[in-house]
Amino acid sequence: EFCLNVIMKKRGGNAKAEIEYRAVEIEANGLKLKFPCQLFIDGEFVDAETGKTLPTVNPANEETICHVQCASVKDVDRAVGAAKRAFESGEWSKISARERGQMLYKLADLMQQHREELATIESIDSGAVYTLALKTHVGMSIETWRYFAGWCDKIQGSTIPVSHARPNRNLSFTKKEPIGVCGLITPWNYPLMMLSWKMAACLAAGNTVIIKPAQVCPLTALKFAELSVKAGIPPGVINVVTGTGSVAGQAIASHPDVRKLGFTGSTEIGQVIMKTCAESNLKKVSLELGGKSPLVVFSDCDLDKAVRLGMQSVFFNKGENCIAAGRLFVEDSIHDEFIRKVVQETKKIQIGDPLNRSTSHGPQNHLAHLKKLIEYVEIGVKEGAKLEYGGRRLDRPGYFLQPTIFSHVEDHMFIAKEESFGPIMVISRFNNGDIDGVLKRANATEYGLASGVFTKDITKALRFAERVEAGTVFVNTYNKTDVAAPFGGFKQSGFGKDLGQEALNEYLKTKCVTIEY
Ligand code: TAP
Repeated sequence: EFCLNVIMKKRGGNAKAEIEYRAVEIEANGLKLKFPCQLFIDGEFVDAETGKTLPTVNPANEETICHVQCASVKDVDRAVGAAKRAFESGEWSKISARERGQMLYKLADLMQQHREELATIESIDSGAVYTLALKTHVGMSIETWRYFAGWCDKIQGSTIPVSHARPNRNLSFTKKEPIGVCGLITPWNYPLMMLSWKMAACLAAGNTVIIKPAQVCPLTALKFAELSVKAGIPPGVINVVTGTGSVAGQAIASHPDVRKLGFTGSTEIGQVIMKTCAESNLKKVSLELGGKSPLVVFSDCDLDKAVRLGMQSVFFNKGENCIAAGRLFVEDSIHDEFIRKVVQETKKIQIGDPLNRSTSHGPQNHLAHLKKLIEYVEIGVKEGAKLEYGGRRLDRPGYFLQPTIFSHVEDHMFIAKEESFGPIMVISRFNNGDIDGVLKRANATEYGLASGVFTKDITKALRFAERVEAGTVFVNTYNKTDVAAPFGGFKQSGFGKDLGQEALNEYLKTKCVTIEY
């Protein structure tokens, strides 16, 4: 780790400001990487008030990449103050919606120019396979910024035909206004993408923001902050406070000047956050939480496609995917063949260095998570599920877990009910033709994030889509998310949508104006 003083020339718009920060410089993936390791508050990279730092580790080799500043309650307060000033009286509050859109487009262009650097940083910090990081973690992030940049000057209210107070006339119209200072708290599975899904909608709506990324994967958020300066986004509009959930996260959720909180993470912490938001100042909250998404495979499906996509539904991003299929229900008549094929194909998965272009399966995100997954496998075995394949940590440096397949999983088992958040396929059998029975079992969970069905029978597919209790339904596909389509769960998977037009409403308030004439 080299720490250098670097002068960044700000090239955005007419701005001529320079930003100075202490950079981490390393070489990886054939690139010279340079990124900040300090808090980003009011347009500047600064140390935490306590000087405390947190290490961030490369899960592929278990080496510390660098130390990142760890925000205190005071640091959060300073960042919220900056965001409040920027919202109330800064340049951001004065520019037009169209100019705001131009800035966000510029930011997306800069992310595009730096996509290889961003994807490499994401890969070494989170263990994401580089090719996937480039396409999904970074690629979809850029698309998200472009999508919401386009919305900036299309956010509008309506005119409403209210009853007149005779003899006078009345007119009501609504205005969609930004909420103010918004707090975002994000997890470690898609660090830059989770930031982008929330922040792009939040800024498009005209708010200012303070984000706390997951403590184990903070680096792309900091690189992003650097790019935001280059894009000309004014000071205080974006603030990044790296640190812990229990201190910085809690301070954001409880801050009286934060008016909205967007959270993605576990259901358990989601409950804590909602309570904190209620008790502090009743701030608006949206929660994208855990899942145990059912995937139902009927015997009349295209079996090879169901095997291929069934594997992706579980193993995509080494299972660290909130919409991962947590449980597969396979119709009796194809059950054994499905398992034979899925085991055969899973054996071919290339596990290894995420930066290697032929690797398709990288290490788990961090050690504590790997340990939890190994425990999860042990519980499955103890409960009597059949371990068809995998389940072992690889004998090499890094947090590598073999993709794992369990069959003969019964409804009462722990692994049938609990989310693993790892590459563990959990397969149960259902009776031939028993659509009602399998739907009942698929819905017998407190989660309701996503679901999937494989069948060539459109009636079956539509009946499933109608009755399954999940915010997302995939038919003959899986993981097919798009920036224009709303994303978010039901039941204890939370509420409020990311992406699509609906996401804007999470960051807007509606004001109704009535005039008498
Ligand atoms: P969590 O432990 O819930 O952490 C998420 C974020 O909340 C982290 O930034 C964490 O900080 C912070 N946090 C922890 N305690 C907090 C508190 N008391 N107050 C405020 N913030 C706090 O989740 P995770 O382990 O990172 O992620 C895995 C979970 O996220 C899974 O259950 C997964 O299903 C879910 N997830 C859901 C979705 C969607 S879209 N529904 C997407 C991705 C992940 P630290 O970094 O310090 O822990």
